[in-house]
Amino acid sequence: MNPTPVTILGLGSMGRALAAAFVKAGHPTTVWNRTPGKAAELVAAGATEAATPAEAVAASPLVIAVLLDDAVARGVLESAAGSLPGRVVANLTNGTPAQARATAAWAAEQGAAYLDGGIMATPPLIGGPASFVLYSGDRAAFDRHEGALKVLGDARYLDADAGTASLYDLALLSGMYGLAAGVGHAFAMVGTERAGAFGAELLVPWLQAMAGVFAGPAAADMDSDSPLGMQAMALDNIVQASRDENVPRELEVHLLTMMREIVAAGHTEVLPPLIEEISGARA
Ligand code: FVH
Repeated sequence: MNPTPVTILGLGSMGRALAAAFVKAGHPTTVWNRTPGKAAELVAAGATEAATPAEAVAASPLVIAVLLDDAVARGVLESAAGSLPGRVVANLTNGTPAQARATAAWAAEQGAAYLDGGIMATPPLIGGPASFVLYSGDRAAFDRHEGALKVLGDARYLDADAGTASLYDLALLSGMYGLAAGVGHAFAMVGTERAGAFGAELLVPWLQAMAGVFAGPAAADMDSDSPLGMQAMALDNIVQASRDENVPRELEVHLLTMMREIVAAGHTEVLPPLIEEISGARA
């Protein structure tokens, strides 16, 4: 079977990586970007540059939008509305679930099938074993183009709600940014002089080992082996040591307050009440 022609709207660092993966996999690839000049390498490798979004959308049954944000993606798609009937739009631009649902409803009015997606990879990882992309929305459209979408990495369809992929994407990013906040605080505690060796030799191996604690049987072991009251004391010491070293500690104080509330409520295990506490704050 011939590889599906694919259009990429947006040639930022991610758009260029997606287009390069499709060209490499032998898909006829059409690209468009607002600012000219970003397509030269792709065109040299075999891609076709379109002059307008409408021309780019008309070129392929599968259209991938990967633009700065939701407003930009909507503007570009709206400018190509006349070419959209019969197309599958996979919008991989980062956005909120509400934005995804609104664009899905708009795309349906234009006669296009819609998938919203979240790219869980950086540009250099695209097409490699560590790359995966979350999709939700039109199941039939996903099934039709799953083979092409797998060029970018593992293609994981979630459900028919166009907002689910974005929700999961943002939740995964939240986990990453929480980790980044902790890592930043750890470096601030040890100071810049020792940060290099501390990070490479101690922090990274420690975090890799700890990542396994959040899932599966190890989570239960942590609850019994490392009870919450003990952990709250350690967190209290982190806050005190940070104060002594003049290191900002707002996030740790926030976590400590939640942990103390959980301990005061009589819990001894860690993750379930912590998740409950955070979810409770949502109401
Ligand atoms: N890069 C990454 O690591 C992450 C990985 C996870 C997914 N994100 C999301 O992907 C979307 C695109 O990100 P990007 O890295 O390609 O971003 P930029 O390199 O900044 O490129 C932005 C593109 O958007 C175009 N653009 C901006 N404003 C407009 C506009 N008003 N009209 C038309 N196009 C516009 C820009 O065009 P130009 O500036 O070259 O003319 C680029 O094509 C994003 O949602 C990430 O969150 C990436």
